[in-house]
Amino acid sequence: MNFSLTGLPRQCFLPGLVVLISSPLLANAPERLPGFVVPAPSQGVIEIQTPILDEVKPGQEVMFCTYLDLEIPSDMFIESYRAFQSRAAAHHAILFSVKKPREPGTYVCGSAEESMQEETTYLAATGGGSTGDEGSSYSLPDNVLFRAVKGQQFMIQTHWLNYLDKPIRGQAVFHIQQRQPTPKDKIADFFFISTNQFKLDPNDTNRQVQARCTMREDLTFFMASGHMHEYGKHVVVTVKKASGESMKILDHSWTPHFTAVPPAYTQELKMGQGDEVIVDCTYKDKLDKPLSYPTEMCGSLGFFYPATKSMVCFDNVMP
Ligand SMILES: [Cu+2]
Repeated sequence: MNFSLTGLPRQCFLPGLVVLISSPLLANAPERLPGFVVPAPSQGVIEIQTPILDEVKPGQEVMFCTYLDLEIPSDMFIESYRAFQSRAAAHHAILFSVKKPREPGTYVCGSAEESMQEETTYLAATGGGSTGDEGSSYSLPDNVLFRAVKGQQFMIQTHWLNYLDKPIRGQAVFHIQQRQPTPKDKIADFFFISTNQFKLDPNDTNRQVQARCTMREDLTFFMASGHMHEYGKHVVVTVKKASGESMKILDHSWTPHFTAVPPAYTQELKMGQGDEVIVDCTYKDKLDKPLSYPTEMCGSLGFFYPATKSMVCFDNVMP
């Protein structure tokens, strides 16, 4: 099964070889899920995708990790992307490069604890359902790039929550725009600050969950948002400096749509070692079932630099 870069010979990655063929020219282009419309990548854009994934049954929640049959032959610097996930039951899709190689194929991803141990580099993502013809696009600020690391392997993580009454199959596609780096450029990555230690019971009156994380080193956030799912009602993200002062960077009510496209704090925010991020989540008054991670979440996600890998912090534990 071929589900690597559509129609692109490997050497197209090499810096200097910016003449990238953008359309799936070769006969071995991966199959596209029926009804999943993705525009053709524009000139110079690389298309990376999963195969059509295994069936997700009604009521099933699953996270797939698809390891592509491709070693990254040289550092790839990304300035913008568009990402697409087929709409039905979609929660999110993320393209990573991963340090520890694995036999190409699609696996059910490990637990949050296991995935924390994996050294990953974020390259692109989309929140669920925001597909159609638009997908999610993101352009990094000037002089900031994501980097796919030479020798690593592409991995696409897709999360599916099937509330429909029929099984679904899904697929994710990424369009990557790269450029040559300059000495001014900073390498950025993704952070996810979260708790997985909560249980919300329909009988409880307490609807509050908190996630906290203390920075281990100095870095700069340049995008930060809250993250909850469809039972979310309100989220507050506070930065508490080691000096004691604190600053609310986000404070807004939550709607399910924000899981895919959340309001974000987009100014540069210098974080020092010892500074803390505190996320306070409030959930809807009526719950029809007990909720815990990862069906519901309380966290903050965003981007930071300088980075050599993603920063994942669950309940103040970072690998
Ligand atoms: Cu989530």
